[in-house]
Amino acid sequence: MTLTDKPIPRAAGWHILGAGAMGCLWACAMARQDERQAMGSPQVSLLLRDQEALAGYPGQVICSDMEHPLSIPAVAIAGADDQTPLQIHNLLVTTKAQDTLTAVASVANHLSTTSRIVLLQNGLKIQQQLTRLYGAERVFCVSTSHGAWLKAPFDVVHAGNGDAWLGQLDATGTCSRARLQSLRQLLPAEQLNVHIDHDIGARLWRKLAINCAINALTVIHDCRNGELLQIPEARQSLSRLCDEICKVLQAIPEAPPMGDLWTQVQHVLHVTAANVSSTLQDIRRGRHSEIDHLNGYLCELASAQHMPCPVNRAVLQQMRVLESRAIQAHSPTGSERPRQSSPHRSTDRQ
Ligand code: KPL
Repeated sequence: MTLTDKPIPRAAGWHILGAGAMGCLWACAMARQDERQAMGSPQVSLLLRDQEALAGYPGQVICSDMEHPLSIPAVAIAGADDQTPLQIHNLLVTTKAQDTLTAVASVANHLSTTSRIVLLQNGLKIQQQLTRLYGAERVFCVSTSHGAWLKAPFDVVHAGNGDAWLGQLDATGTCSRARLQSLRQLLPAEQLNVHIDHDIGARLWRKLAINCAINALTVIHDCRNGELLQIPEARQSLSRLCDEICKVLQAIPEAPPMGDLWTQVQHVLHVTAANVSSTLQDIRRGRHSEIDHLNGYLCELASAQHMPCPVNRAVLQQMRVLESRAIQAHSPTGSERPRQSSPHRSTDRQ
């Protein structure tokens, strides 16, 4: 591992794995908070995938919210067997869901038993897996409604100001409350409206349900979120998806009651009408989307319950075709890249 700056020595310091739009947004908010608190040099560093990525890093990140670019140190990850004495106290993971396990494993030898891992992925499967792997006490989940996209590498547009909810799966009682309070103090709580949610699991289940209804359809109809309500065929698919998602989730003991999912989905579509969904952004850039962690995961859950899931399965299949076409169209050789891509190359959350 090569450092462009000294490793962060303080337990308050952050390393961000995944320098896509979300990673850059959080990095800037953290660096700005450090500036305000007169911390001297920023207490946040970006973890970049390799020397090449580090060489291409301009040393600063631009965010549409800030008047000037912020100088943020970066570190290149050399691999899982890297021996550089870098201690990661707080790791914010903003890679795409499908790359997160590999990405965290690539820095695992820089984590200690007290390091905190904060996950910002869509879906729920990866949060459950990492909570099991690294322990319920160390793993935190964030669900966010902030909208962001990259104008250029390390140049992020904060397109929609939203909220971020921080919580832990499987964590109950006063210990978890204290852990969440102390972690929130290390986050840019005011700038990014970070709230504590003691039932983050329920929030993530609901977000999963909403993303399963909306995201793939925006790709199938190649439209902004709000337009789904204007296209009769899309409205019909939305309503059929909502019915089926509710039925599947009703059969999952850990999932909370969904209530009226159709009304919730319509509300989200109104509020985010002008957004290009994260899945459509991926497809338009010729990248793998998080679909396997959205409708794909829902279909896995249905199979485990021996339930049919035809509407979601059809959507998933259509998505696979569209995704592979988009990847092929963007590939310089015209041939599809392998599905398993390397962590945080083009895989960071947009
Ligand atoms: O979370 C989203 C996403 O794009 O992933 C929605 C809710 C669809 C908002 O754009």
